[in-house]
Amino acid sequence: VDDLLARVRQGERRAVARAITEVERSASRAREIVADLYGDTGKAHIIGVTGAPGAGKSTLVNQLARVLRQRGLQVGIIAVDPSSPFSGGALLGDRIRMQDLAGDEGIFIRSMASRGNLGGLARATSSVAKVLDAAGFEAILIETVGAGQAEVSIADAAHTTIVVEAPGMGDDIQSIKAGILEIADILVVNKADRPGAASTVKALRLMLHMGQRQQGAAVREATGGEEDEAPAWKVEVIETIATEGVGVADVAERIAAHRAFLEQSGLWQQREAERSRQEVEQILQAHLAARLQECIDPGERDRLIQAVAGRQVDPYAAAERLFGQLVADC
Ligand SMILES: Nc1nc2c(ncn2[C@@H]2O[C@H](COP(=O)(O)OP(=O)(O)OP(=O)(O)O)[C@@H](O)[C@H]2O)c(=O)[nH]1
Ligand SMILES: [Mg+2]
Repeated sequence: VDDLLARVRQGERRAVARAITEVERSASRAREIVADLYGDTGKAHIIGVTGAPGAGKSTLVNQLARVLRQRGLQVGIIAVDPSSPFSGGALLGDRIRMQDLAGDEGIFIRSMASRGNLGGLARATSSVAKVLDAAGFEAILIETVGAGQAEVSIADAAHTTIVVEAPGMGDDIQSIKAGILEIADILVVNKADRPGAASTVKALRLMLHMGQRQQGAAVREATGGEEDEAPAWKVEVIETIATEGVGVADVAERIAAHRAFLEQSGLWQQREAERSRQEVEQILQAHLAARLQECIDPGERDRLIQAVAGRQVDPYAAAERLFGQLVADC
């Protein structure tokens, strides 16, 4: 019996901190910890908060945590910083702002820095979330920068994804990254005290409206004109001034509404199943890749790589030859 993990289940903060450190330091220990705690996970509402650098994500997360605490929830925060590990003012700023919450026993805050491997970061983030989940944190806020591929994969772990925009970024429809509307369950235009907020809101609403009409048309075509029977979630645009806490309660309402929607529509179960499938497949692929690497004769591989560099063999042929050997020998 792992005493540390028994204490994690009791929600003991120092044990939680320790388990998270172990998860980050060693992949094999992370595996053990996740395996042990897995049966006690699945209760937390995982909320991803993403958006462009400086949009106000940390400020909003801080304020949201406050509101969720007032509603009696235990709140975990994971701040994922994929680009600038320990340098730069932003992370320092995060630490300082998050300090105001640090005295509260019902809040647990952890920053995670990448080591250049985004797949590894996504996996570590999801393991840390599992530790917090098993420890009884009911809402887990995960902050990630940007809305690119990496953030999408981290957001995959979330039940509810909030995309934070700031004025000036969204005025020009072209400048809004195509992916964000697909991942957003809630859109926030922060810095509503700044000029241009209204036009950013307008641009986002217009884009949402166009997206919904396209979806509607697709459904009508697929069903021969029938109305869509499946309950739909309406993405709303909410304005906030995170520094003053304005609009934050509205975001918290919408988060709660989204959870209720997921549960009532059966989508919560569906997302869990989808997430489980992805998780198992990723692990399986990692196993297969590692296993196959072991089976490849390194001498032969290096010879072929040299031959490719020397233009005697093309890269497809080289890979095919190695693969053929593998199938024969492995
Ligand atoms: N005027 C105004 N400033 C804000 C608001 N929210 C945040 N800020 C300021 O914007 C700056 C960036 O805020 P952060 O919360 O660190 O933004 P972030 O998105 O977490 O930034 P990164 O993590 O570096 O991507 C800080 O100086 C905040 O004080 C707001 O509603 N209005
Ligand atoms: Mg931040």
